Amino acid sequence: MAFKWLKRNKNQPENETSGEQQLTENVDSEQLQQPQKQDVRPPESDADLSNDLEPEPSAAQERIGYFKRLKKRLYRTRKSLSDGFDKIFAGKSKIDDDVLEELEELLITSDIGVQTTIDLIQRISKAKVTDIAELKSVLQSEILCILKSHPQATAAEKSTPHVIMVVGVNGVGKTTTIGKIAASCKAAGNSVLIAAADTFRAAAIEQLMIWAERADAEFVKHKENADPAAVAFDAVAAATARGCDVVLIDTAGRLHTKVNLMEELKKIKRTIAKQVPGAPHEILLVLDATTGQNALSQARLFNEALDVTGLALTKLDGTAKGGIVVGICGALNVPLQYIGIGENIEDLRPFDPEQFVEALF
Ligand SMILES: Nc1nc2c(ncn2[C@@H]2O[C@H](COP(=O)(O)OP(=O)(O)O)[C@@H](O)[C@H]2O)c(=O)[nH]1
Ligand SMILES: [Mg+2]
Repeated sequence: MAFKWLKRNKNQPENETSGEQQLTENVDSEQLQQPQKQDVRPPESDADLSNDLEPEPSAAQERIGYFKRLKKRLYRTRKSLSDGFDKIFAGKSKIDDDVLEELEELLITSDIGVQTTIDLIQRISKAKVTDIAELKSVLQSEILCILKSHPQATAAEKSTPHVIMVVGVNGVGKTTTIGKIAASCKAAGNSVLIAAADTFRAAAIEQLMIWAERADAEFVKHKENADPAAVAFDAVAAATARGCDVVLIDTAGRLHTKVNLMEELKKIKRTIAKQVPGAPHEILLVLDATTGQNALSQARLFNEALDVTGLALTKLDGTAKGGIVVGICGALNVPLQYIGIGENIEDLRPFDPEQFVEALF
């Protein structure tokens, strides 16, 4: 849903504490390849975002600060695009086929996707631009057009509890995203309960519990290796009994030869629906931007099995190929609800096409 609860927590300090350690598991699947642990922090020069000693900022200053942070976190992609443009246009004054060909290559390598790139180049050719500045601005507006024509998240009917099931392969940022959403919901005045239905490892339960504490959310867990559907069932029952507004259900993303992940997730979904008809109200698929086109194949498989209602694309701060946002919007019919731009609690943003394109160029 277009998260009416998700307002930025203005009380969050902008400190840069490290997030949770990535869980690493070996997984048997070529189709749903796991993301690699990598250094996804922005470069040093871009990282000093702290303004703890500054006086309280005004609302306008806050808006600027909010956008500035997004821009800084998209540094890698912005730099790679602007370097690419400089190279293509160096010493050239007109747009010819060579320029368009090089532009096509630049867009494909930034993970915009082949078909989307071909569409973009066709649109640019049709616009008959002659000047380089004009070409950049046509490109910008055509990208915005793709992003805006993508289905937007619609506000779901308010029901209490509002149950959100969070799915995705291991390491993409499910647990972290749940922590961030929980904090936003709390900041907007909602009571939140988090369910540890990733029971595969005790460490995963603990990691989620730390996020629940940080976000000041209630927490329901069972023992390691317990039936995830039973955890989800208990969590939804507890949330109903306590009148909680939002339930966030974490799930495992490990693909095992013995356990069919999709069947397990379907079972959780059915079990929740038995407890609260109509639930889960949202199935949020988390994708890791650093995995590029692989994120798209994950999205297709999860969507086929579960009817995903929204996407969260994490780690955009850690890739020079942020064009994947355009690739996803061009290729999938599921709303991109959130983007993750860092490991901190405030580093999850509702996806705003205008802001994103502005921050990119
Ligand atoms: N830089 C960056 N790291 C992220 C982001 N989201 C998650 N992470 C990190 O990715 C790693 C895996 O996240 P986790 O939530 O445990 O993934 P899960 O296995 O899907 O639950 C952790 O180290 C997180 O801190 C993001 O938007 N940016
Ligand atoms: Mg997890």
